[in-house]
Amino acid sequence: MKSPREVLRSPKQPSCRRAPVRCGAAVGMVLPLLAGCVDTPLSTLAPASEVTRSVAHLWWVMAAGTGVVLLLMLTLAVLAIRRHPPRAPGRRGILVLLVAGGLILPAATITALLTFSLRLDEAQWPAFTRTESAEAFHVDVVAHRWWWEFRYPKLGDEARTMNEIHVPAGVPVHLRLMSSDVIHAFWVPRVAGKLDAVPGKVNRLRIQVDEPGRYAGVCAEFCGEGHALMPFTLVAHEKGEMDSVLAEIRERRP
Ligand SMILES: [Cu+2]
Repeated sequence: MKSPREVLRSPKQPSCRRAPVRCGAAVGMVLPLLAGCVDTPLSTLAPASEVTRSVAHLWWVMAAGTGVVLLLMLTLAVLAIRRHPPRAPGRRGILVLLVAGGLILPAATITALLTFSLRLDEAQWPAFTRTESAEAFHVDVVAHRWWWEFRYPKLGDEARTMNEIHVPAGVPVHLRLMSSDVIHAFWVPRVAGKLDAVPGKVNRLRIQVDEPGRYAGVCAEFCGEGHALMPFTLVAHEKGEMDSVLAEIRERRP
């Protein structure tokens, strides 16, 4: 008759020695799939402004931090499973696990992330936002069910564009967000964080696009059955082209 230790080492016992290999293979298969999520028109991870660069940076820091903690947990789990004979931790081991894993690790992780995200907040709302107002390009954004109206104060009340906002690249743009009916949210993921457009209220958003180009935007607040019909495009032009763009908008006003 086999001793308990021999039973535990019996070849019929499922082996856990290949677990790290399987885990590595799974990560290797998932990573290329995740990479496909990075470079899409609505991806915050393809930043086109200083603010979204800091958002993407925070995301990668958080992903890396989470990955390290996950790997640590997996390693501990594999080591525990491979232990022969299996043994429950003693009183001292439990205390170490509770203090290190339950107090020190979360406290250090949360403090690091909080410190990093407070710096990010400063990047999104710089202190000089008010003083730069005179040189900034201004657009009034009015959300409707289910379309976007963009008004250009420089052109007077009549000239406006629908579902397409035109701004200069490399220049601060100040947006005043309003709504004519229900709560919507203005979001161009590659350019800035999202902000609500609330009826009876004016919310302000500051954006600055690095390069000329077309950037996809959406309504990020469910606003009724036509919510999915509210995508729009932010078109960033060379600063020198902006006058001719505005002249064109004025000419084709409704
Ligand atoms: Cu909406």
